[in-house]
Amino acid sequence: MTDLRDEALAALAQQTIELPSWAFGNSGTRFKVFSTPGVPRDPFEKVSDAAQVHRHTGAAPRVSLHIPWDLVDDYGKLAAHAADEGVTIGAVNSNVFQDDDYRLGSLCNPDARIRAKAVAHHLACIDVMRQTGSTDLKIWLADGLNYPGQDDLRARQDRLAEGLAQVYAGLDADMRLLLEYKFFEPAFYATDVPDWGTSLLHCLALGERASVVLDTGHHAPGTNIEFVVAQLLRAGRLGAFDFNSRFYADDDLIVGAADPFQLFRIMSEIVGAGAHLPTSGVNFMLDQCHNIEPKIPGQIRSVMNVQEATAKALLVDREALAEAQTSGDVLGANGVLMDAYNTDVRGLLADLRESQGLPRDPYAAFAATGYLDRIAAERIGGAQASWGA
Ligand code: PSV
Ligand code: MN
Ligand code: MN
Repeated sequence: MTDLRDEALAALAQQTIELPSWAFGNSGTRFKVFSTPGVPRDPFEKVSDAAQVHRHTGAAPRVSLHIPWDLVDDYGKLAAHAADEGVTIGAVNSNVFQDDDYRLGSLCNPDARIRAKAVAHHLACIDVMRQTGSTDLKIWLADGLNYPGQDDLRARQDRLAEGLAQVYAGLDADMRLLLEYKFFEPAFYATDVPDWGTSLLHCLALGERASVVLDTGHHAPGTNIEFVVAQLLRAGRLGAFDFNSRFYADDDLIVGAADPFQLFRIMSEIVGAGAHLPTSGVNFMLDQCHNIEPKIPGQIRSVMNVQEATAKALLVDREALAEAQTSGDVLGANGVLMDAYNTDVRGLLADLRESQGLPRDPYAAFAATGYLDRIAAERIGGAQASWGA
């Protein structure tokens, strides 16, 4: 057990979780956006808020951008600001879903002019990556159909393959293309990248630097997400996670809030394959919105939840598990997994933080800084920085 504990501590010290810039802005549902005093007025302030999460957890050193939500004149300046705050720019997310031109889709649109516009947007995102030092281009497309017969399903896949190939050709040698899938919404009859299989097929056709993004909220109820994880890891194409929680659809709630056991099962697959290590190429990101709760504490809680699930996964006695599995000891094998899941790892993580010169309880330490009151007094007129509004 001591060995396992030490190994877990060593692995946890290396774990990083990337934060989404949009988690810090106002967001809501189509019914109401409740605005929070002190929300960032520009991408610089979003990065500053994200840096608070890193300052208190030591585990969130990168911030994803979303273009054009995070439009600035000078991306070099934004990257320098991030460095001043002790973080770096992570993945750059394209956005080809909020322009009237994309009513019938972006890369899959029947109109070649619109498809070219969507490709050009991605090339502009790659330019932002060059200026910020980002190496991951993250693509989620809202493309799809609401009615049978509305467009040709196969032709749309061909257009998608062609457009993605043009974007992929625009990447520098050290850059990756990450393709996210989502089973429905905003299209309801058919989505052009609905599942991991479709995403994987396109990635395989593109080349080695294309990988799948698994957003935990983008599956049908009952989907065995850890199986998807295992399969993508086997194929060497699990590029990134978008972590969040769902009760119903794409709820974007705090990761580990709805189903901590599912998060543990996912992390257990990750750890079992050694994919938790920074060299694995899996970018662990959050994709969440905090509609009614305070945003920075919401992100701190999220980082802690991922750390707790990872710690439990690291405490699985893999030798005992393998032995029970090989000998067909069904309940024994399940018991090994449950023992780890039922371990209270909060003390272990507090010890880790203390050894790193961090607060044992990042959530309480941040609350004690008075930062939220300060930004509420200083920032007037927050930006609408959200998806889902
Ligand atoms: C779409 O539902 C999504 O999960 C994609 O990752 C977007 O980039 C993100 O939400 C933020 O809108
Ligand atoms: Mn996502
Ligand atoms: Mn989503």
